[in-house]
Amino acid sequence: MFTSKLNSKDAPVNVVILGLDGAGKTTLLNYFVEGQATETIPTAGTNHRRMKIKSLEINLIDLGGRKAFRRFWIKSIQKSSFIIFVIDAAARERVTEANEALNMALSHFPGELPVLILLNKQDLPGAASMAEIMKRLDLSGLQERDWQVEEISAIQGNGVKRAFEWIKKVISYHHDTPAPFIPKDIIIFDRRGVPVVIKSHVFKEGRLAAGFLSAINSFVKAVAHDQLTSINMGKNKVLFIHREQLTGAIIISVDDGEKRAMDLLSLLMDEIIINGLENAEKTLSKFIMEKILDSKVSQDV
Ligand SMILES: Nc1nc2c(ncn2[C@@H]2O[C@H](COP(=O)(O)OP(=O)(O)OP(=O)(O)O)[C@@H](O)[C@H]2O)c(=O)[nH]1
Ligand SMILES: [Mg+2]
Repeated sequence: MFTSKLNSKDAPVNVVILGLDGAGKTTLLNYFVEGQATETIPTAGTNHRRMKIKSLEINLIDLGGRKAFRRFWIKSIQKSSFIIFVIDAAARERVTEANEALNMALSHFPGELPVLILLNKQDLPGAASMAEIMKRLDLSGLQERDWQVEEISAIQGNGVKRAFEWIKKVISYHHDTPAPFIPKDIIIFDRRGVPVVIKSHVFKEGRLAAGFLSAINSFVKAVAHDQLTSINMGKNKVLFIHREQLTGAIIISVDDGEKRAMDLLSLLMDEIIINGLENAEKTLSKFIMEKILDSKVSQDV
């Protein structure tokens, strides 16, 4: 879900900043955007600020933290892909309340989305250490997530850059998740080098020229029992797996990742061998629909 939200290139990524009143959310927002702290007043509604991480538009949403306002967090949480939760580390008497607010927020936030917890006001002499606060937080809502805790001072800026680097890293990581991988073709040859199944017509793109096919075909005939694992042909690369009398060939672009292609082909050959050669055609169609095209189709819809 995170990935798909972040992969929709036109929509900005919403990052919501939560925490109790007085925790330092607005001060932090100002520091993020302006590079310095400016005076704040308690937030009654929301503050929105835009910024860019690489080519990605980030929409920072800072909400008022007073108890009466916390029920208004939910709408923003549901539109967001990232939570920054700010805790006033100098307000020990409010850590339990902060923990409750954090868990309320997490209960409305899909379990795979990332959370950054910031222990603010480290410049104050009485600020609690990370160890002390961590002991008092129930972190069970973070289990499956990318999450991180950092000590900062939103007034002085200590730790803010580090925190921001983490946000950048996590957001870019998800944003750069490669698009679904569609090979140009998959061909399974028997031990004589005769194609058992060819399915180029299943893929909408990149149909192979007949000449190319026959080149691969004669190549395989010549090397069927060899350990040859790949050849480059212009912009295309053909990867081979030899297994139990069969040779599988997957044709990809030279820019595609070899490992993904080999994993896919290996999985397919296992299935073809398990289901029997006579069912190879059916196995391949099903495999293409489920393992290859499925992610593409669901993205296109
Ligand atoms: N010493 C110190 N004070 C801070 C720090 N961050 C914020 N403050 C102060 O804490 C007070 C509250 O800061 P805000 O940023 O307005 O707090 P908020 O979380 O936005 O509060 P609400 O809008 O009411 O939810 C202000 O007086 C800030 O100057 C910090 O790192 N150190
Ligand atoms: Mg505020």
